[in-house]
Amino acid sequence: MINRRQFLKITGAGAAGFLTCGMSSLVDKEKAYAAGQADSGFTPDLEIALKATPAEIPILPGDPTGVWRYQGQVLKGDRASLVNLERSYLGPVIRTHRGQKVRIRFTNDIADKTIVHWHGLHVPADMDGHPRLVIPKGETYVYEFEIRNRAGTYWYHPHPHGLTGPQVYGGLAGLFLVSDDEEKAAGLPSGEYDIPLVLQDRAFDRSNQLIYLSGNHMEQMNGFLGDWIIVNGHPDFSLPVATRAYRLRLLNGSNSRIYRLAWQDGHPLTVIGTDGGLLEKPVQRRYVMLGPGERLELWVDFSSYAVGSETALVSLPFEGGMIGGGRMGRGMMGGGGYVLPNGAQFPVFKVKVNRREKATSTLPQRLSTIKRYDPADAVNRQSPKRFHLVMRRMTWTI
Ligand SMILES: [Cu+2]
Repeated sequence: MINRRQFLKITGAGAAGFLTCGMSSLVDKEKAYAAGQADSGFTPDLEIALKATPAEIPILPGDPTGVWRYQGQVLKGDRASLVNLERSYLGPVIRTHRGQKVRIRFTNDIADKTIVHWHGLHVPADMDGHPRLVIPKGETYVYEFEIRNRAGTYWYHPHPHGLTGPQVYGGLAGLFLVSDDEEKAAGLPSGEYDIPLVLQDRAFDRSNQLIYLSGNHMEQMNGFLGDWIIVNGHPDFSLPVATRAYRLRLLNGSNSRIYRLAWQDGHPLTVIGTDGGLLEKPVQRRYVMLGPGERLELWVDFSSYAVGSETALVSLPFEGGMIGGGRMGRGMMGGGGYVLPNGAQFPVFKVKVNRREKATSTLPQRLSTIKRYDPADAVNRQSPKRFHLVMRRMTWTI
């Protein structure tokens, strides 16, 4: 413990030089990244140009919808590292593997300030897209980091203060997948049998343009909820499958909607991964709740289905999804309610079994090894900090 005078004395005698120097070099480094200049000494295995840009894309029949979207291009490394989703406003799926060094040159081509956050990735602070790092239109921020995560499903989205919601809603989002040797050894379905599925909801006006936050009281309390369920950028999404096993990677990319996911035909969900990556072993669940930003990986075997048959992933009804009870009925949109409130039942996407394929569909029983931390190894095991958690008037307090 030092008092203020001692602190001033210490900083006055040389430590100030160190502090200022440390801070200015960090700021200089950020300025360099913001100016599109990469740090020297970093040799990327994969280099990508990524741009946030306005676009028009057909979503509903009729007029195209004005959106923002991420567009990507591989500048160095494996071209298959970027996978574009067909006719979608979503950004390219970025595929990486653990240990890979990645450089991403992000250019802002939209009118608002923006920056990209790599949701779930372990990256240094100046690579994490903090809101203070936003860049205006026309500028480029250079990201350089090594992939340190376990194999799993992560994602990227804008992170400007106060504008993240509308920018994600406007179309700026994409998946960021990480693989590793452990995952390869597990032998999960891969290639065309490893399917990304981004779940979102949207509302459109009469000319097919996106509506966001009409300003009614319900939305201010509960957040925005659209009346169209959009998967990978498409309404009424249908997934064609063969009679074999698949790996489905789900992201809830909605702004406020919570899903209670289940198979329509009552089969349990076979969960193989969540936000932190692959599980140690698969688990069966009747349903899984998925909040905004969360990911879920499923293994599913369609080998017992007849060609021509259909099933669906649905969101089951639930209580308590809304502040104020969520009892607003259909057709009350104009009156301040939701057409499709949180907790409503609806199909998320259809699955159509359209061809026979002979493939072994074995569910691996071992997926990954998760390192467990023992409280006995904590550095403060002799003096643990205790936190008191209370809830009062919709606020958690520590
Ligand atoms: Cu996020």
